[in-house]
Amino acid sequence: MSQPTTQPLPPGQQLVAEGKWPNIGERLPADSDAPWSLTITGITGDDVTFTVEQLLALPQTKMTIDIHCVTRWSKLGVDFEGVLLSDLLDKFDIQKTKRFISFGSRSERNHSSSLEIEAAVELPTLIALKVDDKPLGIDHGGPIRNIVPKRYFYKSVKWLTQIDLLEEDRLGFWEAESGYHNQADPWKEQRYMAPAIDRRVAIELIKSRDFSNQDLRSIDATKRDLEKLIAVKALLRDADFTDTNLQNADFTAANLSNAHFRRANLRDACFRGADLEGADLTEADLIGADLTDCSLIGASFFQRENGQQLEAIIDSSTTIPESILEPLVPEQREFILSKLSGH
Ligand SMILES: Nc1nc2c(c(=O)[nH]1)N[C@H]1C(S)=C(S)[C@@H](COP(=O)(O)O)O[C@H]1N2
Ligand SMILES: [Mo]
Repeated sequence: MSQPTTQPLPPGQQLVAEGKWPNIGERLPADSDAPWSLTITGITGDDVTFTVEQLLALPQTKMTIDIHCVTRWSKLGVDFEGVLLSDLLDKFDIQKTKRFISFGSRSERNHSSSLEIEAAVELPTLIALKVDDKPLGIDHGGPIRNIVPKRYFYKSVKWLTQIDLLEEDRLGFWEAESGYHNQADPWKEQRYMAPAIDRRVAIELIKSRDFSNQDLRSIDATKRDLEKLIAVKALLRDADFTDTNLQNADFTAANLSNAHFRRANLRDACFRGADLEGADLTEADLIGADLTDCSLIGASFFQRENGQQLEAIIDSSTTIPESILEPLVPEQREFILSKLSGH
């Protein structure tokens, strides 16, 4: 099926297949028998807790939003319904010194994300209870999730249980853990904060050709000779390997989400179990490469640019099991299937 192509998408994003909504990050909330509720702290006076029923009894607002995930997939026009954050906050007295809002969840790893209160209200943030007129399912963060339009989707926290009003910002889980940008504006491509690593350390590691188990997020490894690089379980989110020779490299179980591989030589490279979500493999040479058990949501292997089709080099010697192609957008999946079968 063809996708509508006239929709405006933020830079570097592509549409998921019609009717699809990928699951990203945590799949389920932390185990608990406690009834679901939402507690607000940082207001003047005592904390206040709302049950789901109490939230449903407040004025409900419908909002159609476009989902833009930092791993480069977008889903347009999703109908949410719930309580506007501004309607909720209007009920309380909030001191001027409170400038930030942190959304916390019932999560094994204490997942959260934060915004400036003013931005959160203006965007506007919705405390969503329904999608498509039905209660929000647990798989997508139900029964309560905040929805932040016009920001990457990591600002929209699943299984919302807590709203804290703060004087100082408290970085969210992805923002602190993975260097995701704290502003998260997809139109400005605010995906990542500045690189985390020291330049000299990076240069030494590049010389050693051993990245295994290292945290090298956003490393600049462009135009290098890294043949036979060992990068087992390396953290290489947003790493830049544009025009780099990575023949025979070993990326087993590496995190390569949003990594850049344009025109990289990836002949016979091993990506078994690697996370390639949002990775750009346009014009990469994947002859003999092994992508068994990779995660490929949002990855791209070809692009159309200025009327030209730029393609990864893939043939029947490339190992890409059909089972991992399912989360790709349809054009990318069809492109790979046609190359694997030699057309
Ligand atoms: N509790 C919780 N909320 C979360 C996450 C998470 O891992 N845990 N991941 C975030 C990210 S990165 C995205 S893209 C969306 C994914 O939501 P979905 O699984 O409903 O598509 O949830 C956001 N909220
Ligand atoms: Mo995301």
